[in-house]
Amino acid sequence: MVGGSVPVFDEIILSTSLMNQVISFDPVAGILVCQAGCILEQLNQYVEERDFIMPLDLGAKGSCHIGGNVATNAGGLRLLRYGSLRGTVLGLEVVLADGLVLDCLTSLRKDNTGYDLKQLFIGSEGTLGIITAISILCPQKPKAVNLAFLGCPGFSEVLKTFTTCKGMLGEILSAYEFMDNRCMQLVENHLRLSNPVTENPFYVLIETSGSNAGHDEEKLNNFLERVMGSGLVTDGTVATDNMKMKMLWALRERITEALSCDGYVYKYDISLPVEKLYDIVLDMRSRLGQSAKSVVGYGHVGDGNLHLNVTAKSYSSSLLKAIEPYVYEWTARHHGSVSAEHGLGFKKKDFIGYSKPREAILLMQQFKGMLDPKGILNPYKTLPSSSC
Ligand code: 2HG
Ligand code: ZN
Repeated sequence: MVGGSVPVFDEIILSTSLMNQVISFDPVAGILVCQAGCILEQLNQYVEERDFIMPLDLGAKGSCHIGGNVATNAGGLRLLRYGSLRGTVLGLEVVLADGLVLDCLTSLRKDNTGYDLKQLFIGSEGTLGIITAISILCPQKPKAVNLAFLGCPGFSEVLKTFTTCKGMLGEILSAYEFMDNRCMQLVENHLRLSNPVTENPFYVLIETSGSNAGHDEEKLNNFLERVMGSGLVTDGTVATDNMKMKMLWALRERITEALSCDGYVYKYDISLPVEKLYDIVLDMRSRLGQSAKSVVGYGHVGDGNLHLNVTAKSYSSSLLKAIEPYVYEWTARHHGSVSAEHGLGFKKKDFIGYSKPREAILLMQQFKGMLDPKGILNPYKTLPSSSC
């Protein structure tokens, strides 16, 4: 997405893969302490066996490391319910540029003693220190999980369904994701997945996680009756068994993969006020016309996070010029963020100014200068090459 972990010039690559041990688990508080190289899905299995789940879930769960998740402040599919890693990470062990080990690996819910240093490293993309261990708060494993995959006639119906959903499913709502019909065509054509509902301009995936299957089902049924009766949703399917849930999640989780089968992909990960979320996709589609193969929008609508992706037969600098900086200017005009959950890395560092004021960037550069005076930690990433 942004090349945050891609070596570009003269870097030495450090691997934390062998640092993959669970250090401790508190079964009452649900606090897991583990090394940075643990794979997210394996951690989830570990805590699930103890009746908890990891507070984050993402398509890359089978290969991504928890250390990388924290270093990039990965968002993913459960953020709507459990919040960002800035809230669920309780402590970190970090190796600083001079080799000093900063042991802030506490497991306290409350600790207001001085500055919260771990926040500096969460989302810093490895530019301020190397995260080697994490203490993280895990939610209780829900007893009942339901998934609904629904078709909506327009984006305003996607939003109204969200509002209805928050009102009727509030405390059990754990994910609200959307994808447009072009995404559906791509997963159908390139991955041979099948659409479980009738063709619609938009689809939403709603997950509920609660403690009482009967109550949750009743709530979900009332909600479905309401949205279908009022025409917000035209068709839908519900799943409670694991196989069908996996199949429905795949339609959403595998869009990235389908896009990469479609051609060269220009990727944007932006935050916008929800009512503006899809306007940029429509705008871009008409702006680019035939020069793009697909212009799609999908993502974490519940978090105001759009994944705008444009595909073309091959890379073209003229197409890139038509997209950038237009997409960033558009986002800034609507007070959005040019990187919602994937960071800035190598590719987007020079666009930070669209989302952060000059003073904030200067302060970030001062932090970098203090913690990594020789510029050896993930060099060339996150901060702009020249001073703003
Ligand atoms: C997702 O939500 C990921 O599927 C990837 O954040 C987004 O590839 C993308 O554009
Ligand atoms: Zn995402």
